[in-house]
Amino acid sequence: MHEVFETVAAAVPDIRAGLPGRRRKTDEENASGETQLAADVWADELLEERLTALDSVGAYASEERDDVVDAGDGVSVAVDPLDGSSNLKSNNPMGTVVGVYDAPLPASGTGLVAAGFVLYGPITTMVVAEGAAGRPASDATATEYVVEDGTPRDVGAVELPEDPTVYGFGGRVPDWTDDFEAFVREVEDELKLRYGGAMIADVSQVLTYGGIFGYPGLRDRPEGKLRLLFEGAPIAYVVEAAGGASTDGERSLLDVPATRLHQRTPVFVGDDAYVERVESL
Ligand code: FBP
Repeated sequence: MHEVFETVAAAVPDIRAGLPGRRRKTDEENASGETQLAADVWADELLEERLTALDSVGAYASEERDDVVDAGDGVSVAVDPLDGSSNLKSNNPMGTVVGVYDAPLPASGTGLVAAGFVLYGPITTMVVAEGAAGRPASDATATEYVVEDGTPRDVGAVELPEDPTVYGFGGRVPDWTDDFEAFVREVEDELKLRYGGAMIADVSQVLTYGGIFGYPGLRDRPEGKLRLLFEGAPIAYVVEAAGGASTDGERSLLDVPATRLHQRTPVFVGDDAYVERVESL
């Protein structure tokens, strides 16, 4: 396992232990203009300190800070320290998302050599997909670990089930485009809704039961909500490694050119056939 993920796993008990006291909001906004929770800021600082201490890490970027932190030579790590952190108040699942890019940031998903996530659910688990520089994500393998005590315990390969069962799409229905809403009306007849408001938890449903997760472009925000470098590309890498597909509506999320560190993108990941239907809209 890449030492970035060993370090993330080792930080998990500390992150978990620090959550109960950090449910309040701060007066600060992150680079995307969202109010930060004390937990967002704290998890970001903890991961920055531990990941930039690694010899193999040359840069650290996070959804919670404006610029890339220079740490010398090595891979670039892009982190969403607490994905779905608004779930902390209601005590619902959240995640940490990590992309390891063999390229300076901003970089497109073709620069990813590994990506993964921690899911703070009833059990704390971590899924890691690892490949090789210059190789497609479909050549990578995805593995799930239990990381309760900070030591990853392999619990098996992650493979997207062939029969799709669940779907979850973000955003308010009145903000969806007509075409997208019509598509969702079809999907509602075919699959079962599973949406919890934390991308990692919702994607985990898809990886477990098969189906599709998406956060579409909205009428007044065609670029959608989720960030390419911190959320879209890493999760696409994991899902493609697990045998699924991804798209921004036109092409794999791994092929979307990255021009800005905090750029947003529509995100769809999961079953091939459903991803193709999104692309045909
Ligand atoms: P944060 O990274 O700021 O938590 O936002 C991302 C996110 O919470 C995703 O995890 C989730 O898919 C989406 O926003 C939920 O958005 P909405 O509340 O609009 O459904």
